[in-house]
Amino acid sequence: MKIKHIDSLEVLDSRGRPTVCTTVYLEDGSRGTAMVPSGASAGSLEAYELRDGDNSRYFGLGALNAVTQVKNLSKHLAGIESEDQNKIDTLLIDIDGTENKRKVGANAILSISLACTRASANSLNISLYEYLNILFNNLTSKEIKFSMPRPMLNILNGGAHANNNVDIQEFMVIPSDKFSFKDGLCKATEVYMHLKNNLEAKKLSTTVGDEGGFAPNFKSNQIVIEEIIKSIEESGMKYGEDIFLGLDCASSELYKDKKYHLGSEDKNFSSAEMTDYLLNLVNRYQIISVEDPLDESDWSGWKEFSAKANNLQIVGDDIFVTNKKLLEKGITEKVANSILVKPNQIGTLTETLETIDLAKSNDYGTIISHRSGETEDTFISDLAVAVDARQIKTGAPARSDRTAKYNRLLIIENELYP
Ligand code: 2PG
Ligand code: MG
Repeated sequence: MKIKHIDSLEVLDSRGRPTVCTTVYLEDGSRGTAMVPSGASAGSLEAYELRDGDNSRYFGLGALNAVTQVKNLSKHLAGIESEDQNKIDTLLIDIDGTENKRKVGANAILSISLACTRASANSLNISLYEYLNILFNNLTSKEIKFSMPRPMLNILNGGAHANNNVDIQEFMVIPSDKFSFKDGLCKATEVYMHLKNNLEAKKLSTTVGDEGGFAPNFKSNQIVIEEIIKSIEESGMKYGEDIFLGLDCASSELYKDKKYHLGSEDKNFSSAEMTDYLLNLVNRYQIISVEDPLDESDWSGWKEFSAKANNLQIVGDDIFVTNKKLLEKGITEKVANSILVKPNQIGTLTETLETIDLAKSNDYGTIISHRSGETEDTFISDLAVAVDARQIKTGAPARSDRTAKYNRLLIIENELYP
């Protein structure tokens, strides 16, 4: 259906920072709205997030310039078939004309791209995940069927997401894939509740970080891991059988002057020492997934880490930034074996789908991810189901910006497997 017009406004994300909310109106009266999330531990090669820089509003973080960009683009897109996602995204990329979407802003561009997708699904009167599956299958060689992703729940927050001394950014519980999505979510949530009781009993803080996980101070990463394993066992589940553990080290945030600074443990590691330290943790605690073990620029360290690790999901976030070219480099250099997919790192749906396709055709795992600054928009839940992603990570089972995504998946599962 042809696009009639596009409107946009500034709304707030989960950290109280402004973001872009865009609605695409179609000629048949249907419409689609999308809100764009925002990262804190962002990769330096991510697509550009346009902020106003006007310190008289929102500490300079306003999104009014991005909103204006969207409104200006309305006339360029009016009359184009909303279902021609590729044409729309290519046009947006061409109008911007820069390598990282610096002129129009990736936040402005992505809001149009995703709102168009939603408007098209609404116009066809099908679910967003069904429509996304059609779009994805149009660009892949083998047919992809829907599947429910395994959730990765970040129940303890550190790093740039919390005001504590924990260096590792995310400690995630991952239910076994023997469980349905619903049952896995239930079990992981029970662990979260046990963890809360345990922290309370130790008089540790149970206030939460940006992604809804608890954020107390701890003396070392080992102690955090042991506390979580204890909570898993207390909730009646077997660690390593029913529930597993994954980490996002977000190591770019720890890297300064070619050293990894682990403040809570008072250590300054070289790249090789960081690898040894993390692989020790992995082996000792049978951790199944490690994201960003090393800095985004430390490609040789990444290569070494990837070669040394056995049977470990190694996830590239800041190093790949959902960018096809960087993922290609990673595949050639045997770096990581999985990719974290965040649509706002690259800026259009088409590019996101192309990166997922490249990952899948090279047997790289795909994990669809939220950002630390989120909204109630649940697009990524539909995306995860549509492309048969291995996992989704979207925070703790707390705070509506996070639970909205899990709840959307519960609704989809109920629709697919009643
Ligand atoms: C990450 C993300 C999401 P941010 O590092 O994986 O958890 O954090 O959005 O701050 O980049
Ligand atoms: Mg990350």
